[in-house]
Amino acid sequence: MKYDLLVHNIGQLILPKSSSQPLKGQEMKQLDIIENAALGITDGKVTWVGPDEEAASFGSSERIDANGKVVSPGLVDPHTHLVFGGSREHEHSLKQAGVPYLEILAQGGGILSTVTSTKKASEEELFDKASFHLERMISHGVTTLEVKSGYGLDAETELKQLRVVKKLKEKYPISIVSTFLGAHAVPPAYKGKENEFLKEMTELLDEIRDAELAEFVDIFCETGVFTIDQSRQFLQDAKDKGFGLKIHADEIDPLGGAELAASLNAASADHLVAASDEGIEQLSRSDTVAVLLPGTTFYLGKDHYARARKMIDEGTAVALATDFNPGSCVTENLQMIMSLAALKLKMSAEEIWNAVTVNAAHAIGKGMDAGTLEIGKAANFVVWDATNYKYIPYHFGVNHAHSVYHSGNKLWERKPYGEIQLSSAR
Ligand code: IZC
Ligand code: ZN
Repeated sequence: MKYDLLVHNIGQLILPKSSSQPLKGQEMKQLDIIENAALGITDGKVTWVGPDEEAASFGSSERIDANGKVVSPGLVDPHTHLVFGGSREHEHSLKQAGVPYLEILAQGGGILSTVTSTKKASEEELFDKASFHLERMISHGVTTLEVKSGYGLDAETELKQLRVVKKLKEKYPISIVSTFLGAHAVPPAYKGKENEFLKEMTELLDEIRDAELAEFVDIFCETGVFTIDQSRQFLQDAKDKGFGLKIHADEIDPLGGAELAASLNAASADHLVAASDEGIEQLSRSDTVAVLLPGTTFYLGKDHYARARKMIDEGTAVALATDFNPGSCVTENLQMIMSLAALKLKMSAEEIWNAVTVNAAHAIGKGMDAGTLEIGKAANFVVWDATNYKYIPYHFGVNHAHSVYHSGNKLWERKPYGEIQLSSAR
């Protein structure tokens, strides 16, 4: 056997079960682990996985000694608002004073503040800023992600954001899926004329599809934003035009977003903090993935988290994402979200790893390409500074990635220790 690249001396190789469907309920508890493993790669694809001792005799052009560390599939972040202008630290004190997220939005801040900054920014500025955040995500182990528009709320700026995503796809050798979220908020000029606004956003869909600017369409279905009926109509129109569907569902109030997602066979229903029992039951009977965003609940300072245990126990497919955005969750670190899932959602380590790999991939239509290390798939993987997979959610708030690979190519590696400048530390 001869491989282009052989990763050997792997302490634990994490192998989520591959499936043409997301892992649902009890299936999320399964996680195959090979101790003392090796990984063979040819033409950027996984061509062999097995015990290290069997690999000893294999030939390879290049070898990586994993030094007993954990190796996992590249992480998948299925919900990000990566492209935006400005930032919102000026609203932090309002939040601390107890002003609710939807109240800040109703006063013209929140999403609308980022819309103003995003309109002002040039395409190049947005690209540079998004690149900075994206590189930070990659350095934390992400090799596949979803990126939404939604800070334009007009044709010109929404298309500008989507073009930035397209340029990120061209520049970075990773997998990016883009989502049109033109229905993210109601622009002040359209207050009371929400249907007119949604009609304008619907009219953009043909152009977005023909220019291959987005694969998915999403809507913020929430009190004071868009109603269930408006969301159903908008998403049905998008579905008819061939888009995959996602919904910001039941984040703050239980409007029935989970039920709507299941009935439209959406790829995902996201947030779900306030999802009803009925909504969870309908999700568990569908192939819609519940994308949970505990970083947002944490960052908004709330006590009640999405009911992940109930969802998993009833058979729902659960994924996890950062929701990286400048208002309600300002972190690129998906590992931090894994820790929050353990602490706040009471998910087990096995469920968490499945939620940031195979199920996250299914939530963005990449289940057949990303999220597992099965033979024939792109060799997207992370070498971790850990000797067992439970360590990563356990040790929170820092970056455990040692090196990150996409299609067998190294994207990032941390600096070796010993770089602190001891001589100038007086
Ligand atoms: O910028 O606040 N929830 N959309 C819906 C967001 C959070 C992003 C933001
Ligand atoms: Zn979001």
